[in-house]
Amino acid sequence: VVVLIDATKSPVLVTSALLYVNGPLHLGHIRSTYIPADVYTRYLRLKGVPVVFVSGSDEHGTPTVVTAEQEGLTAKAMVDKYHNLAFKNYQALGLSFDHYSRTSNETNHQTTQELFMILKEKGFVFKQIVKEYYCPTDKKFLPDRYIKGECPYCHAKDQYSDYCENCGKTFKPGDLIGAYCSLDKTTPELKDSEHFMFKLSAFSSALSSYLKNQLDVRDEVRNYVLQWIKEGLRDWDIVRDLDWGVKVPGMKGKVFYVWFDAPIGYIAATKEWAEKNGKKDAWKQFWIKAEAEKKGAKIVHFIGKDIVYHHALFWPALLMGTADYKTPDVLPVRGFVTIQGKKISKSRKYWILVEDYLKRWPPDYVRFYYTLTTPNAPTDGDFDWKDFQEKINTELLGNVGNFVHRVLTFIDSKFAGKVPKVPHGSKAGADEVAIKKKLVKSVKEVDKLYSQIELDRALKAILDLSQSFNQYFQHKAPWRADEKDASITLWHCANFVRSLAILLEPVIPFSAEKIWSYLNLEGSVHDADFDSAKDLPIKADHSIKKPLPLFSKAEDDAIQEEIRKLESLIAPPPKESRHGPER
Ligand code: 2FM
Ligand code: ZN
Repeated sequence: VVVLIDATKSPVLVTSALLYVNGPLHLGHIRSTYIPADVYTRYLRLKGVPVVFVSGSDEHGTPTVVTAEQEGLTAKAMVDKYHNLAFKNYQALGLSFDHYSRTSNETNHQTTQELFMILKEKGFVFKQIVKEYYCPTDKKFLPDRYIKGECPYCHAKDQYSDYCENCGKTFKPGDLIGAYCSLDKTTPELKDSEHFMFKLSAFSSALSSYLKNQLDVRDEVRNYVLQWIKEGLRDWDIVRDLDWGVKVPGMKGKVFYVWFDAPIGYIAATKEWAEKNGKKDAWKQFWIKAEAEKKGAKIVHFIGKDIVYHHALFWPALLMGTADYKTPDVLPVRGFVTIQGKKISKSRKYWILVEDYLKRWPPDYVRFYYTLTTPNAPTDGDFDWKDFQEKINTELLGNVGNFVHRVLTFIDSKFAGKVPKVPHGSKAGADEVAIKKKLVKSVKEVDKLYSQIELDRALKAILDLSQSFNQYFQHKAPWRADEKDASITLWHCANFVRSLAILLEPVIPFSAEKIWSYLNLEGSVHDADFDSAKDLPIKADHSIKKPLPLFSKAEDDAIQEEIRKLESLIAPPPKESRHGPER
């Protein structure tokens, strides 16, 4: 992974995958994309990089229409409901989007139709008659998730008509054995329908070289995408016979396939951000190749491993096809999460809703836990309440919280709330020289790791530094030292507390801001200068505020209750699925 940050501070667009709003937000959603994208964005802001962080709700598609029918709502009413809930949850989690959009917005409809027209003009889309499932009673087509049946390859039952969740094979209409309507169980017919296809196959060699030379992605991901190209790319059917979605110009009663307009939502969101900030054309610095080159702008898409195909092949090909648009630069891919070792299940409600989590736990705990336990790699992870308790109690409380609280209460009680003077003429001892050296080295290391999106490793390096601060404090034992020595120790430690607040701001923004206010420093830690974390700018006599404990312990009772709650929902054993968690 390349280091993105350079001296010129080029603009960066960060996105997290758009959320399907056909259900409530749960802890499975936020691990691979939302939290890491926010941590990275906050780091860039501290570095003074002009960063724009956008995302939004992915509101179209057959799964959404089918779920709305099941809930007895119109598609519009359902997406409104879950969009609003998700947005509220995001704010409570401290996700600092510069703009949060929706694919049903007019900007996205227009941009989608515009890009389609460009692709059509350039000959990258063509008409084709395809077979679609059709219900003669309801007189409507039944795409994708409307239809279920048996997989013709592995014979798994109850698979949707677009792909098999068991063996990962994709289907076309007619492939399923014993197809039936998922809503009323009737047997559908196959009927001809005119669609547009996107010529993905025309981009094989351009995509190969893009993957090899341009896209910054982990090698294991790069290699399996290259393998897909070798196996041959199939053209994509980009039309569905539905009425909920972006209308296809010139085709009545048809909309674009959800995966056509969803990534275009990244562009629409950037346009809305620009408009909102009174810089109408500012979106072009990211998306229009010629403009982006002038500024050295970069696009970073945080995604989960189930949507690599869409982001590494389909999306860049679509952008290449327009000729003028720019392709993504960095694709951080993270894996799925199980809960207590079991697969998340929407139908059994085997999940932890963000809403429920937030009733009992601070947002910083899950931000901390996920950042610490999620590598920048497509490997899967587990949300385990015992492990959560252990990480919170030993690392967040026992390490960071302990140091900060000890230092601040010591200054409060022994120095009347004023940062002590380093007595005139006293020279820093060997301990101070060593710990300052460690600080400078660590800040450099953390900087490098954050910039490479190695967020778990960045956090581990911060915790290691915090551990050294604890050792320094313990070793100096200011409670039994003479006043001169105690003053030297506490002056240093007050500054180290400030350093920790800055370094940890991306991960635990709420707590970092609290530390900043206890230190009684000006402004907000969110606007601090990252590089200044290596400095010791707090002067003697600076008054601090009366500190309260930063964190409270994750108690056994509360953890047991969480585990019991999950155990009462019988969950199926985890099964390896290429398509990941149910959404
Ligand atoms: O897989 C998903 O959850 C999709 N809603 C992600 C869309 S990302 C983007 F391309 F819009
Ligand atoms: Zn199968």
